[in-house]
This record gives sequence, structure tokens and C-alpha cells, in this order.
Amino acid sequence: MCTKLLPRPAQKILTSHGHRIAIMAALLGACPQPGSAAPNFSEWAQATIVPLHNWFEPDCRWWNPFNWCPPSIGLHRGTSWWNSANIIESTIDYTSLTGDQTFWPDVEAAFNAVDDADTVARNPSVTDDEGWWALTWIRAFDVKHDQRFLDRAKFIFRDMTDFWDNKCNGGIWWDKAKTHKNAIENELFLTIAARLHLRTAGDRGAGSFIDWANKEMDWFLAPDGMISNSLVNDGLDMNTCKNNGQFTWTYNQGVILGGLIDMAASAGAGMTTKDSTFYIGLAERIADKVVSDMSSNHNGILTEANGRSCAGNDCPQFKGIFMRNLALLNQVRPKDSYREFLVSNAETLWFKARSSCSDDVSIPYLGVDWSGPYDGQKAPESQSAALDAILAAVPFGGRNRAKVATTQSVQCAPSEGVANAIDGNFGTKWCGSGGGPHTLLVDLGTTMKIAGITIRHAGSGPNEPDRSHHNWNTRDFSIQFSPDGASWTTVGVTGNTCDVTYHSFPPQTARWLQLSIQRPTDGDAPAARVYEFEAFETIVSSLSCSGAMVLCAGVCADLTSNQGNCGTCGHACQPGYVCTTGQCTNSCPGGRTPCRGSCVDVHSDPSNCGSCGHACAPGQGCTSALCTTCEACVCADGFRSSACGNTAACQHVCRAHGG
Ligand SMILES: [Ca+2]
Repeated sequence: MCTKLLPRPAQKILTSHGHRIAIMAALLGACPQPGSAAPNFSEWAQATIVPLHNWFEPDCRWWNPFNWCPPSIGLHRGTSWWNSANIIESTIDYTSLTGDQTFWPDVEAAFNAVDDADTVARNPSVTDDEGWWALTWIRAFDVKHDQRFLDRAKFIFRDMTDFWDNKCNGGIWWDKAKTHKNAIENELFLTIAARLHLRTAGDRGAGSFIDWANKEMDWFLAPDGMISNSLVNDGLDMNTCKNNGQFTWTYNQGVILGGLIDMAASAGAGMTTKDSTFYIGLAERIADKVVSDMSSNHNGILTEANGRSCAGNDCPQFKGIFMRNLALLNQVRPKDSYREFLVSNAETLWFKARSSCSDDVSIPYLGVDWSGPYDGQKAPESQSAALDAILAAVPFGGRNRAKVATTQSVQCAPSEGVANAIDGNFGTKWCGSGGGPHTLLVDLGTTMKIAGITIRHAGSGPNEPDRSHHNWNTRDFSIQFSPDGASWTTVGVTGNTCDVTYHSFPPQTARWLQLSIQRPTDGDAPAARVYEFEAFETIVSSLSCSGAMVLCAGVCADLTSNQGNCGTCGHACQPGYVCTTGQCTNSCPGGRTPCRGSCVDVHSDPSNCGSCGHACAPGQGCTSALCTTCEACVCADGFRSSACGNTAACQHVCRAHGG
């Protein structure tokens, strides 16, 4: 039985700067039970981060002569350097997603605990441990727009490039002693390079970040390399330079998703070896494989391959890294299967793998096996992995950004006013009566990027008769977005029967949202009933772009050269045209013309004579961009003419008999 928690007194924490900050630990107002309340992922995240904060010790440095916190060599008590990077990244995500600034001082303290060189020197033996920190500081830059963070990430990346060589045709070494080349450090190298490219104006050419990203990507995609059957395995056999057939850890599948997403965002104008469709397609295949296969033995809950045991300091961290990156993929390629996976994993680990309320009245701990039961773990790695999974679900149940709701419908009863639709209470209802059509206009108060909407319909209500009237759920409706109140973008739903509907889509810039109800119920009942309308902001909305880069649909683009955003956001160049100085220009050599994805010569091509798509009539040829009548051709013995035209052309097109 879950009981209401006792408030805990404010806890005083001494930070590295000597400031005392009060952390209210009484974050859990009540213990949710399965089915007893709709998920509030932000609230769960707020509770989950408390132990991580309590384990944080910015003064715990391995060179500290007092070394008062062994055996840790990380910043968090009892864990390692690379884990701390991920925990700080989780803290940054938490700050961004929930808006709660309480734990940001941990991020600043971690940054200040070491300098650039120390970040690299802290763990002198391997390259991946420093790579995690580069990703963390890029994320910090995105949230706070502070150049210090980006500069440190670049410093770390430059150190990693020292470990690239031609053994096995490329890639960086995992260990600085150069005995192994594995997947993880090369996935990190790819992702860091692509992200730095997207945040560095004018980055191009030999030695640039995108140049490194392309080299790494192409090397990673080599036949017999580390991607096999749509999964990334652990590493290479250094004797054969081929896939070593070892484990496909969940974090191996996670980091590559981030890299592929950023390669797709970088594509165009010759910036990348392949186009964005290729990179996103591969990311989807990997994500689909994990969602369908690596969780199949656990009823859709993520686990390491084949339920492999997951102990120590490293493995319990892995799954959170996958969830963080799956959330990013779902931002650019929303899928019902991803949303359901993100939500069900967060819900399941919270309800099944959490220390019980009666065990500890102040803090929830989360176990390694998200299917539960709770295994007694109280460790930074498993705790932050769980936090990552919960944060990944926030867009589907986080902080509602709706500020004001209005309607022209008449309310059904005095207690069923329109304010109930956004009051944060899933037990209070807006009910609009009359003939309709009913509309609910929601003002967000300011313009932002919305990536998810949840609507709680009649059947989600706690009280009768709504609770048993699932056919009162809003049947046909549309959701409209507008940045200015004038132009609207519409997402439509018809035939809904669900009590709660989740809607995810590529981030939409909006200040106003409108729920337009075409059929309020599955029948003749004319009233509209909505218990709660929630709008969630995208986690990439806080992305900042440096220099001349511009934020376009969630990615930074150089408008002078970005193929998908040439001159202005959303203006994509057609195949055969390249974005040069902000304009789509003909890329075909020798005066040829771009036509349906290839280069044609409109002077002589009978299918494109004079212009792309202008085909000559059967029996005609194309000469000097004009369709001409055929003439007899003279062919050498053994050949016949298959087309017509002047003599020279005829010789050119003669084919063998029967050809
Ligand atoms: Ca309500």
C-alpha cells in the first residue's frame, strides 16, 4: 500500500563554491500506483534526481592529496569518470525539460572541478571516457548558450583525433596504448564531430569537424564492420579488422542514433558522403531492431541482449543512453512504436523497479532491471539510467505549457468550465454543450516548439458516468498550431475511441493551439468532454546556434550551404542543384541540366529535348535541342541502328543484333 510521504526538512548542501543551497527533498507529494494516476514524468524525474545530487562530490578529485572519497575516480560517489559525464548530461536534460534550475549548480561545479587539460588527463588510458564529457558539454552549450562549454568539447575532440590512424583502414583507438578499436569510442567520435560541425559556422574542408565525421561514418559503415543485422556490436577483431561478433550493448545502439541524426542534419551541398535519407533510414532500422528484438523477452522493456547480466559500474548505465537517443530520433522521425516504448519503459521502471515507499520515505531508488522487482540497487549508474528513461518520456507527460484556455461553447454545468481543461487536475473536466462544433483555444503565453500533445477524454475521468462512457471519448477532432494566430497547421484524428490520446509530431512552432472537435462522441450525444489538454515542448527547442548558423526545424543550418535550408529555412534544393551562397545552383558538369535526379543533355536527349521532361515523339531524334525526324543510319557490319539522328549519332548508338 502506497502511503503519502512525509515531508522531509530542507537539506543543506555545500557546493564547491561554498554556497549553501537548500534542496527541498520533500518532492514526492504522494506515491503513484499503477493506474491510480496519469504519469507525471516531470514529477518522477524531480524525485529521481535527488539521490544523484546527494552523491555528487565536486571536490572528489583523483589528484586530491586527501583523496577523501575513494574508490571513486568520478565526480559522483562510488562511480567512475565516464558515468559522471552521463549523470551531468542527465542533469542538464533535467534542467532543460522541467525548467527546474535547482540542480544546475552541479553542472557548473562539475565544469569548474577540472580544466580542459584535466578533463582529458583525468583518465589517461582510454578515449571514450573523455568523449562522453564532450557530448555533455555540447548539451550544456545548447541549454545555456555559453561558449565555455563548446570550447571544452572542441578541446576534448582534438585530443581524440590524435588516436586516429590507418590500422584497419581508420577509426580511433579505444585505449591510448593502441591495442583495440571498438565501437563506442568511434560512435562518440562521429557524434561529437557532427555536433560540433552543426555548431561551428563555416566548418568545411579538410580537417574540419564534418570532414572527420565523414571519415568516421564511412569507416564505420565498411563491410564486415561493426554494424551487422541492424545492430552495432562491441568492436573489431584486430587480427582480421572485422566485426568481432561480441555483444550488442544497448549503449552501442544509442550513441550511433545521435550520430546518424546529426549526419542527416549536416547533409547537403556535398557536406556528407550520403544523403539525409540514408542516415535517418539506418537510424530507424537500428532503433526498430532494439525496440522489437532486444526487449522481446521482457514484454517490451529494454534489457541488454538476451537478458545478459548487467552488473558493475558500466553496464547499468547503458540503457539510459539508448533511451536518451531514441527520444532524439523520435523528435525527427516520430513513430507510435517509439512513443509507446518510451512511455511504457518509464512507467514500468517507476512502478515495478522502484524502492517502495515504505522502504524509504524520502527518496526513490531505481533498480537495474526495469521490469522489476526492485533489486535493492542504490547506485549512481542505475539511478541516472532510470532518470534518462523518465526524461525521455517527459514530452508525453511532462510539464503542460498551456497557460490560458478559452471556448465559445456553453459549459454544461457550473463546475465544468473551460479552465478545467488545463488546470493540471486529471479529475476536473471541461464540458461544452450545445450544437457545436466545439473548439478549445489554448494560449501558451509565448512562442515555443511543441512536439507532443496529450488529451484526456471523457473515459479517463474518475467519476461516473464519464468513467464508464468510453463512447463519449472525443471521436473526430483536429489539433491546429499557430505562431501568430493567423496561419495554422493542422493534425487530424478521426475515429478515436481511446480514453487518452497521445500525439507526437515534428516540433511545431506555436503560441496558440486549437482543438477543433468535429464529432464530440461516438453517437448522437452533442457535448464535448475533455479532462485535460496538455502541450509539451520539444527537448531540442533550446538548441542554440553559433555564429551565422540558424535554427531550422530543430537543427542548426548554414543557410549559405545547407541543402535542405538554402537561403531560408525550409527551402530545399532539388536533386541536381547545390546550395551555393544561399542559392540553389546547377551542379551538372559540362552544361548539362539537372532532371529527375540525374544530369541530362537537353541538346541531344530525345527524352528531355530542349528541356527536362520534354520527350520527342516516337521515331524522332533530338538534335540541337530540337526534335527531328529520323534519317537512315549507316552502321558497320554486324550492327544495326536502334535510334536515329545524324550519322555520327547513329554510329554512336548502333548495337549488336538482338541487343
Ligand atoms: Ca482538468
